[in-house]
Amino acid sequence: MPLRLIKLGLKGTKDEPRFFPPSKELESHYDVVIIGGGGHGLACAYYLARDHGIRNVAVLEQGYLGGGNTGRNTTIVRSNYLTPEGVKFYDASLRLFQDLSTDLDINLFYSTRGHFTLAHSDDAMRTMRWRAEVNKHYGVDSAVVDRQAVADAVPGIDLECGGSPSVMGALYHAPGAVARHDAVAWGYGRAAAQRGVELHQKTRVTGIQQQGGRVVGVDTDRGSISCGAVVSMVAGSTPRIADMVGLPTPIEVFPLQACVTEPVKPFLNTIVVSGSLHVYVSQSSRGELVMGSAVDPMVLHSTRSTFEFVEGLADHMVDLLPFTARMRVNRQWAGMSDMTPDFAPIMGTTPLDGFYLDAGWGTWGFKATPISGKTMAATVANGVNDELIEPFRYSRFADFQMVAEKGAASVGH
Ligand code: PYC
Repeated sequence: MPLRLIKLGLKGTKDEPRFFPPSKELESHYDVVIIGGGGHGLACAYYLARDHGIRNVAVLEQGYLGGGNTGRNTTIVRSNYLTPEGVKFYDASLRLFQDLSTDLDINLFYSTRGHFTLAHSDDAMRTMRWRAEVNKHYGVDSAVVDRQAVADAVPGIDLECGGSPSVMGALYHAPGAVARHDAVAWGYGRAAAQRGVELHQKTRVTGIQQQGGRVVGVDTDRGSISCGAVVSMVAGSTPRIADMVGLPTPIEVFPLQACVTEPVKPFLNTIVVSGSLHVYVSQSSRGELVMGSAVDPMVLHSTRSTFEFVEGLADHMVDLLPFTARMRVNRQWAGMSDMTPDFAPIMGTTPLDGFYLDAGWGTWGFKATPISGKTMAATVANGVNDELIEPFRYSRFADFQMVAEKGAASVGH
């Protein structure tokens, strides 16, 4: 055991430098209150302080930092979307991710692996060609590859899928990556706190005060505060927060489950997704297979795990990678996905002055973390939607200007 650790244990005091500043009482006023201390909320706080000099900011988190969807996803970063709006947005995010370890001075274990989305039918191949063309048009590295390229990259794969429709080819996205998801929240949180932002964990928002058509304050279980703006960045809790200000959204919340196996020797150097088999899998730097499937089929505000999920996932994993039949699942968990009808987020200003929404992240919120923080910060600072998020505006449902991103969802939901 390191000597430093023994000394610290014997001393019994906590004078080590802390990663985050110690908690303190809430102030009576903040310029901006961000509800939600996940990746998006912490990133927004960081860019508000760094890019716009807005530092009188409080992030309110009902649990612990990064304890919601940020720490519950399968860490995939990609920008091979289907719509021009989606491709541009997620590509900007991926580019920010590539420099983020340096930017935040923390090792995010960002690992570019390449990302295969398997096609098991002519229809799926057509969608992959469509996605590849849109991607290339916007400078994103994506190409349709044949089944041999999949076999070469994925050791042990059964291209016949154990009798399910076989693999015909894939969309290959070379920049596809994985990252250490908790560290993204920690890095943004620390960098925001270093710039004066206050992080308040275990602080639950119970109400939002309005006056004359604008937001003026927030009630919490630790007291009330006045503020100039409120940004809701709470994923599965969006309906609860939106209800507080009487803002209807088309969001429905579904659990999304995931699991990891015991660690095994490194063998899988890429990310594999099969929409038909409803699985996605990558191997972590510790050797575990990190796996997920579609959202649960019913609306539910819960992060409970089920045996049915592991059973169904294992069934499909064995079709794809037969040798995984002998592997054990070590852990499973769930997050809450706030799904929109067009599978695109809802971002930016709302009809209520000073109330901003960053929601509808469904199963793709992690990969949007840097760019959602950056564009939401610019939107709050300027009071108008950043150009990149204008297509995701709240009013698009009333105007029938949907973004139709469903074709790029990782698995059929
Ligand atoms: O869209 O990349 C994705 C994804 C991964 C897991 C769930 N969705």
